[in-house]
Parts: sequence; structure tokens; C-alpha cells
Amino acid sequence: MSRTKGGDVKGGADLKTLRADIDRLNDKLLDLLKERAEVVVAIARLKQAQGLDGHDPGREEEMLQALQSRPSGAFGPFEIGEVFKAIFRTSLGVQEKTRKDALKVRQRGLVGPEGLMVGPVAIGGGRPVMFAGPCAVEDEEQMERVAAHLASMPVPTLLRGGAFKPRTNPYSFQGLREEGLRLLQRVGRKHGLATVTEVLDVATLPLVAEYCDMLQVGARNMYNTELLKALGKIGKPILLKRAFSATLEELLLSAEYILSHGNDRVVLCERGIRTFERATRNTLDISAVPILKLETSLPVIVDLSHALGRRDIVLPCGRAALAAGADGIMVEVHAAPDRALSDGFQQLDLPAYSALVEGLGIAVPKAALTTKSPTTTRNHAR
Ligand code: PRE
Ligand code: MN
Repeated sequence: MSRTKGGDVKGGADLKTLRADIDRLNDKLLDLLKERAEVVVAIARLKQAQGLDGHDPGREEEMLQALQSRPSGAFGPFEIGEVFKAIFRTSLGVQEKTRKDALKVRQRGLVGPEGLMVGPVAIGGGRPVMFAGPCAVEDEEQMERVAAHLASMPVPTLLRGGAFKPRTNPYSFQGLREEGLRLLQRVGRKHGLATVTEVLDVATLPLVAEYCDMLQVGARNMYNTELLKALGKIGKPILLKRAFSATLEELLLSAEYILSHGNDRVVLCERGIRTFERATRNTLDISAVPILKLETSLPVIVDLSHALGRRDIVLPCGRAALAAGADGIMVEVHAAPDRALSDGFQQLDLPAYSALVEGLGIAVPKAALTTKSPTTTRNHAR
């Protein structure tokens, strides 16, 4: 080192030598910071296991006081404060990343290459899937007409229909409840279609689970942690919709509730978020699709009807969703939308639904509808 015996930097040392000293000291500091980060990560894991917060201002203050009281030459208490506050802040970031990476929802391979099976339908297995049917289950004839039409289409399809409807207005149609569940199940079975319907609360969960193949958590319930925990213990796949104003991080954490309570069979659904825009019912956040696909290995679908609230742009937006990597499309379909008891303005009639499937280019050979879809032969336009 270019120092005198007393510890002062040699007056005569040239810039090159001094900088070589700095380089060596930087390396040493970095080694120490690396070692410190390893301890920080170990603390993060411990704290997480104990349910403790990462940030500990008291501990930071204690360390600062101890460090600043030491004689340290040109590097006085102020400078020590600046450097160590930065170290603490950065360590908190390291801790947050450790916690994030430990989430189940971020694990790769949550769903195998064959996809997540709901009845005969593989979601996320390489072929886009349709989630179609009326907003609400209304009566036998309505369900029969729509299910017969959906079953006639050469595309893997789940039959949707609400029996418990969470309506904004308490005077609006609230759904047929158990009678609706029975109808959905009966019609679905008759036409060989797996069914998906919304569950509103823990109280009605056992009833809803008894009748359908997949349970939907609606946007209003994405934050209902008691419901999410209960769904973790149900042996059925879950369709989890993003809340109107939820960040993607919040959606992933809601999925984590289900996964961490024992149920890995979760499909995420982008369904539009609230913005200032009035041309659509909500704003379809198309970037949510590739972002969710990067952040998680769970399948992702897009609900066009509730995102858009209009029929005329369903096809281009559906194409965009598939191009962005969506594993499926949800759309509301009704044989007579003008007479629908809810969301009539956005439901597609049967010819419009056929045109949508055609336009998306996702029809598959009939034989492939009931077999597991090979990921190598993608029979659809992306
Ligand atoms: C550490 C990190 C963040 C806390 O706010 C306090 C201290 C640190 O970097 O020293 C480590 C830590 O999490 C802890 O000691 O509890
Ligand atoms: Mn609806």
C-alpha cells in the first residue's frame, strides 16, 4: 500500500498508484458487502418464517449510533451515516427480492406441458381455450341453446354461467342460486362441456363446488382472503380474476393465498382495469398477459366481455390477447342478448360467437378436442 508508517497516504505517490489502492480497497469492500448480503438474506428467510416485517428502524438506529461513535478519520459521522443508510436501504431491497423469489406463484413448472386439466379441457397446454356462456344462468331453454351451440364448435370450451351474481345494484337480478348451479351442471353434462361458475363467499363454497368443475373468483372478491384460503383447500381448479384496480403484484399475491393453502390449480384472468377511459367498460390491460406469463407459470386468460363491455371490438382485442400469449379467452354468449337478465349489451349472440372463433383461428380437429393437446403442434394463429 502506498502509505507511510504513520498511516497517511504517501505524499509522493502518483495517481496511478493511488488508484490501484482504491481498486484493491473497492474489491475488499465488495467482498465484505457480498458477505453481508448473505447474512441479510439469511435474516430475511428467518423473519419470513416468523411472519416478521423486513424493516427494523430500531436496529438500524442502534447500528448507526455504534458506527458513528467510532473514531474514523476523514470519514466522519455524517459520511458514515450516508454510507450505512444506503447499505440498510439496499439490504431491504435484497430482502424484498428474497421474499418475492420464495413465492410459490413465481415457481416455474406449476403446470405441466400438457396444461391444467378441467374435465377434458387442457388450459395452458398450447391450444387456446374458450370460456363461453351467458353472464347469468337464467332458465333451461337459454342454457340449452347456448350450450348446444358451444358444443358444436370445434374448439376446447368451458361453459360459463353465473348462479350467484355479485351485482352493483342490489335490485338487479342476483342469480338463480342453487337452481342455477343445477341447471349449469345438467346442461354442461348433457353437452360434454366442463363448467365454471363464480363463488361469492365461504358460506356458499361447498354448495358451488359440488356442482361445477372450476370455481371462479370474481374481480370484487380478489381481495377476499378468507375465500382464497378456503379455495386453497378445495380440490377443484380456480379461475382468479383481477380486481378492477389491482396491480399485477396484488393479483399474484391473491393467487399465492390459494397456492400456499394447498391448491396449485389456478388460472389467472385479466378482465380490464378502471381508468379514465369511457370508450370501453374497463381498459383491457393487454400488457398484463406477457407480464403475468413472465412472472408465473400459471395459465393466463383474458375476459373480453367485461374488459370491453361492447361487442364490436371483441375480435381484434381477442387476437391481441392471443398474440400476447393468452391461454384462453372468456366471452359472454347468449342466444338472445337483448332479452338477457344481465350484461345483455356486451353478450355475443350465437352467430357472432361463431364468427369470433373463426376469426381467432383457433378451431382444432374434432379428435383433438378430447385428447391432451401436444404442445408442439399449435393449431391456431398467434
Ligand atoms: C438489516 C436490514 C434491514 C433492517 O431494517 C435492519 C437491518 C441490515 O441490513 O442490517 C438486517 C435485518 O433485516 C435485521 O437485522 O433485522
Ligand atoms: Mn357479466
